[in-house]
Amino acid sequence: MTTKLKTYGERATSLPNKTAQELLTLMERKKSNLAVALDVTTKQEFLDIADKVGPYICCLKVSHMQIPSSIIDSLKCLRIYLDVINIWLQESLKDYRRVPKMTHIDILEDFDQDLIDKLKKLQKKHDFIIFEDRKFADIGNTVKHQYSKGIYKIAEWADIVDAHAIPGDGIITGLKEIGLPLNRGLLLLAEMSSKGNLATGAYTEATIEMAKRHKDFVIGFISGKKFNSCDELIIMTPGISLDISNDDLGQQYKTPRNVIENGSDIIIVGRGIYGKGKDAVVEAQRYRNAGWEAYLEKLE
Ligand code: BMP
Repeated sequence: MTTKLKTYGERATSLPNKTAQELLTLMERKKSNLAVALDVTTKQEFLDIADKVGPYICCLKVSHMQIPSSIIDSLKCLRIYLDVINIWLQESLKDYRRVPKMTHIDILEDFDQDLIDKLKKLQKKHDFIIFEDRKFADIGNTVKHQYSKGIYKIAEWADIVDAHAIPGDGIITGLKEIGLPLNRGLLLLAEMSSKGNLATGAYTEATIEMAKRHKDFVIGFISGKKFNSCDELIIMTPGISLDISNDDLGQQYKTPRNVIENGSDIIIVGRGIYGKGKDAVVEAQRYRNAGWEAYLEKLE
């Protein structure tokens, strides 16, 4: 006897995390399992596309929050100062042995709040979840700061962030200290879409086990397929195209149908929607329809 698959809406109540519940309910309400990956470099382009695709998406994926050019200019100046200080330090400390240089640029206090304010307005207008694709990958104490402080203050505006499992459980515990009181959710990268990536086999299995130990905060995975041992968690899948099978830098694409048949819940599409010569509205509708039809067929 085969058990009938639950709809997104029916699954909403089975997850303890508020953001997960909200995301699944919103998907049902908007009839969309499409997330758009907005990898553009100017604030204007970012806001324009977000406004255009907003009605068709359940989630807007921000890639490491692209820095507005005014901030890049300031950072370049800062970099020159740092270089001067560095030369001076090297001179002054030449009797000492080599000093390792390590920076966390995202802990700097210097961010344009206007972009966040406008993004939040678009979120209200179009009803979507914001996912900052930060891919945290450090020890718990460091990621806590990267998540909550610096110029980005990611925890204040991103409903979802993601992390690599490589540092072990501490990365989740650290992020959770900040995110859970704010009802945020975390995705773990259990698999990747790029050619030759190492997130396979035992690594993927260990990532799944980590997620199971933190079900209050981990709402799902970045992955190409559903995992039987925790099939209630949300699967978000990048590397999606209706037109091509790869790019020049190792990205590998599958169709919405391919991945939804394998148990994916949300398709993440970037350049397929706003790439060169594309009409973002037309493409967002095309991917939204393809994703939703594949989901409905799976339910039947
Ligand atoms: P595109 O559809 O333009 O190839 O973009 C895919 C997006 O998904 C990018 O933002 C990329 O950083 C992200 N991504 C990916 O492609 N593969 C992964 O395994 C994980 C990702 O976050």
